[in-house]
Amino acid sequence: MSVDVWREGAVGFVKLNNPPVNAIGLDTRKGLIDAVEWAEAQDGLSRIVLHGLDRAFAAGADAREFDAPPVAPHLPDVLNRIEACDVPWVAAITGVALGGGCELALTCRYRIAKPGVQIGLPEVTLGVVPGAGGTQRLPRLIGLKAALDLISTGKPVSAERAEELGLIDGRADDPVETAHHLDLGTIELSPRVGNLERPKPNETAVEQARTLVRSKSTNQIAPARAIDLVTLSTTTDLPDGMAQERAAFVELRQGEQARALRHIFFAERGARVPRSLTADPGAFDHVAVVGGGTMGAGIAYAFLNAGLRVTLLETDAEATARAQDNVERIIAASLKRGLISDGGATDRRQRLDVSFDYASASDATLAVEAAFESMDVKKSVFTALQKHLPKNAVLATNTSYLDVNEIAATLDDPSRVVGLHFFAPAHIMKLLEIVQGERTSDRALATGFALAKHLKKVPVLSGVCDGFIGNRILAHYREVADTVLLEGSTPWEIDEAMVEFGYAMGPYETQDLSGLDIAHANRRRLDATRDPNRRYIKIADRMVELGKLGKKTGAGWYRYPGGAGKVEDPIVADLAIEEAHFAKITRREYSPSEIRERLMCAMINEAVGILEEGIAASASDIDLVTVFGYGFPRWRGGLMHYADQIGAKNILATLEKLAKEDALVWSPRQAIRDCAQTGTSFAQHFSGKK
Ligand code: 3H9
Repeated sequence: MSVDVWREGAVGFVKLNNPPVNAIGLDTRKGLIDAVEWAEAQDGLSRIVLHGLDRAFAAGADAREFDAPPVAPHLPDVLNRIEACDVPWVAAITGVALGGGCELALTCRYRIAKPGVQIGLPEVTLGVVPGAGGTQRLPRLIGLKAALDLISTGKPVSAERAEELGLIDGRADDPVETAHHLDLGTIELSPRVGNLERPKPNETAVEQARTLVRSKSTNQIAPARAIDLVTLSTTTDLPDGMAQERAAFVELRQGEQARALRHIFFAERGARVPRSLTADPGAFDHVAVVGGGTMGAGIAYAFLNAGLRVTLLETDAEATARAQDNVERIIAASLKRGLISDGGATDRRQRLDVSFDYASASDATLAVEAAFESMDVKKSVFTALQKHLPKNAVLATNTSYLDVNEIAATLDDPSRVVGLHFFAPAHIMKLLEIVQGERTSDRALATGFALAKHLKKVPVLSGVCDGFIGNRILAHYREVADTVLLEGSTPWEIDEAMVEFGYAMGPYETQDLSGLDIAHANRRRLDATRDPNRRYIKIADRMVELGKLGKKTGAGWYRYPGGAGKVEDPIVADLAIEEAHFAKITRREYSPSEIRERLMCAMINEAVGILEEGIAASASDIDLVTVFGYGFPRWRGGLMHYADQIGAKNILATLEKLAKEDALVWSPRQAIRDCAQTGTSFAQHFSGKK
């Protein structure tokens, strides 16, 4: 049973019991209706103590049900019954109370939460609005402004903040015990929240919420709808408000954005150790990080944040001082943003040792190399790690492109080597590509997955190829962007087209941030092996020759006068025109939708190649990589989820049309033909289930 009921003297208990997180599905809804009927049939009950599991009071409605039509009893009706019950219900919030879980608590007459638990209405993060009274009851309880903040951002608050807001009545280490012995003679139960007066209108707060949503949740439908509904609570009575809320919820939950956000929510949770991987992971309480540049310092800080001991290794005293500074800068920024306390900063410093003596990492059981992207440098680092670290230590490389097998071959035991590809800034970005070399042992792989879990990152397994999953897709995205630039567009038109699609920034602004020299070095690495028949576009090389390396030099694809915001640079547009002239190309205009079509199809075609070759295991792994590592809009569900919205048939038709211009770049992958012919989605075709 997902709901247990019993009584102890004059106190009734209703326990939500649907592990792991008490998602409220049909069984729970029925169980709650039965519980109301049970309570009303009892004699002399003073209260019902409603509680859940330690991990969750209730995580909200069961989102797995959202793909199918709603089935009665519906949650708003269940909650109305609880609110109207003759016996007062007291919510003992033992673990998170989110979405429908929070709405359930709102129908109780008193709310006590365990310190630290998270409470809130995160529905907009799943592309819906609260659908069981949240948009109407919460503003009645805590006022319009606070309700707008919570509901339109979807950000939960701690029990402490919830108490300040008046969302809960008190906190207790054991909320069930406290609710059990609550002296109803002295404590005043709240009136039913649904019967409270409407909140006062507050136009300024509504406008502030709308402005925030426009900038932070651009293109997303649910947050703006949520603001409309919360605002409605100031002018309408509860039944009417709830009817409108329900209609919006049902409409949104079957929409494309909600489907995409659900897909990513569940894909993220499904990203874990592959079932076939049964080896025990190695320990990693002391980690050596080699290279204290931006990437290495970020990785070291991510480890420090997760409570690990870190030895950060550099080449000499000068580089060691720079590495120390790089970590200090991250600590200072974290302090400034209030992410850590002074004590937290001291604790992190105490667990960090920066050195150029590999012997100081001699008891580290995991090493992550984040040195310069040169095979020779990597090989000498791995030789030194082999010499100084224990024989069973797992040795990882953070290389973005280089051959993990070649690096591993330098060692006596290549099975110790695994790729752990972090994304900058490594202490913030959630993606971790775990690269399996030909000889990588199951233990080394399992260590990568265990580490990802410990760091709260999203792990995706990748095979070895140039750029692994993400950077290989990115290379094609950039290649086609450069072609469009050469043939008639500008960096700002291309960027704008991708921002309209939902990226926070387009490919050129992104390159300005990472530095044009990085991609340039990579192109030089590929000179020897590049297909001579493939068109090579020199615009980016000429930019580097001109010293336009990006924001750090004050100019890249854009100019950054005084280090401030970006400004279009006519010199860059002229470079493109000149290169087109040399290549005897007649330039033409590209519409934003043509730009998007080309960039998207290039990425999809390459991603399908990656799946065909078994470099990535499933379409949803590509979705995770693109969303968590490359800024693909989450509300579009990731690259392959988006590809399924367009449909294989349409993608095939576009690729065949473009292949007439350049067959080398655009020839459709076989699996696209197969999916188009059979009507199979990419998600099914590449489900990862063997
Ligand atoms: C809503 O409530 C709408 C209402 O307003 C109106 C209705 C009419 N449904 O994250 P974890 C699963 S919308 C189904 O790894 P954690 C999850 O997939 C909902 N399943 O644990 C995983 O399954 P598996 C609003 C759910 O401790 C397992 O539980 N609520 C749901 O790191 C463990 O999850 C939200 O948006 C769900 N709602 O974090 C809250 N939630 O083991 C969404 C979780 O098979 N949930 N699962 O892979 C969360 O934020 C986190 O899961 C939570 C636990 C903080 C609760």
